[in-house]
Amino acid sequence: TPRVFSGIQPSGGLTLGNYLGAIKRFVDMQGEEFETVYCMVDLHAITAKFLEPETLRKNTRELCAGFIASGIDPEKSILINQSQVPEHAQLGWIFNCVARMGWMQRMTQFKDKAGKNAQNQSLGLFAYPALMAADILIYHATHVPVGEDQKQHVELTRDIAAKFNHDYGVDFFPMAEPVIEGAATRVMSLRDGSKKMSKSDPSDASRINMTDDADAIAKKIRKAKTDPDALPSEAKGLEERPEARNLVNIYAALSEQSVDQVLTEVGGKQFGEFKPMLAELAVDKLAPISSEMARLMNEQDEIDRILTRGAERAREITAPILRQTYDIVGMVPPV
Ligand code: AQP
Repeated sequence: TPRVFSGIQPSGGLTLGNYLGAIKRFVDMQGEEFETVYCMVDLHAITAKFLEPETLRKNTRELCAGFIASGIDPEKSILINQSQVPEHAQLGWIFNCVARMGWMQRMTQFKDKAGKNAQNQSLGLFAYPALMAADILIYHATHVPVGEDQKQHVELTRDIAAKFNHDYGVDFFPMAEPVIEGAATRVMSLRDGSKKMSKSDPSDASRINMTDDADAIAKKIRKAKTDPDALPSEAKGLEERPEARNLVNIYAALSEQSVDQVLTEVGGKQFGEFKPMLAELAVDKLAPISSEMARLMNEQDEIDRILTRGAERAREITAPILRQTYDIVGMVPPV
């Protein structure tokens, strides 16, 4: 069975972007067709800025609660916390020695996150994509459901696999494919249609958090930036209207329709009418998830047990793959 791997950083609370771009699609891929491994990537979460230890722990458990509340079944999927499966970091080191500086320098996410201040970023932030390649390839995963922003990192994963295979003359690591589907592969900020919705945006009004209550969701949507025109009746009419397109995409993804289907319903309406419809839909879809998350957050021991069990299952896969990798590289094994 082909294997799926994907992860989310516990660097802050979950956003609607993470939900629509990633988690909702993780749920869709669960089933007979794939073996699915989903990960809280806590080792990645400390690359960008200092997190208080208690905050990191809370974020990780909350993310786990978010996964489960959204429909990830810890029986059907392997649900793990990255640091509990040490083979991720161990293979990550090998890949640090396969990837080239020049490849990493081309990564747009590093450039975006570092801005003008590259010299002052952690070495971990620069090496992030090599660890991400290890996260995927330590499972020999071939399918990686991600949002649009992660496409370049999955391509780099293929470059790393190809160079490793070539350098050592083996056919060991598979070529992983990004799976980028649906109407909301890039959810934008509610305040600026040219910026992606992000956990770490300083403005809380720019995003919908999975823990926002109904009033907060309605208020953020009401205040979302838009233009003065009515909605068009075809997707083509959204081309030069990033904010309008974003809200329609969110509506389409939440209601599981295509953008054209949505526009057949709402084309011609003003935002004054469309925004309350979107708010109602968002509250309908998100409220059950956030109340289930809140319930699970009171069951911390249960969450910790799920992650412990997930790590045990994961290591049945990752330990042999690391052993084989070390053998290929030429490390002397213990006797
Ligand atoms: N706005 C988005 N639209 C669609 N997909 C998104 N993803 C993130 N933002 C959007 C997808 O969510 C997954 C997990 O992302 P991540 O936590 O690893 O880091 P990120 O991409 O850097 O997400 P954030 O929310 O912007 O976090 P910070 O602010 O910490 O950097 C990925 O599949 C991503 O594509």
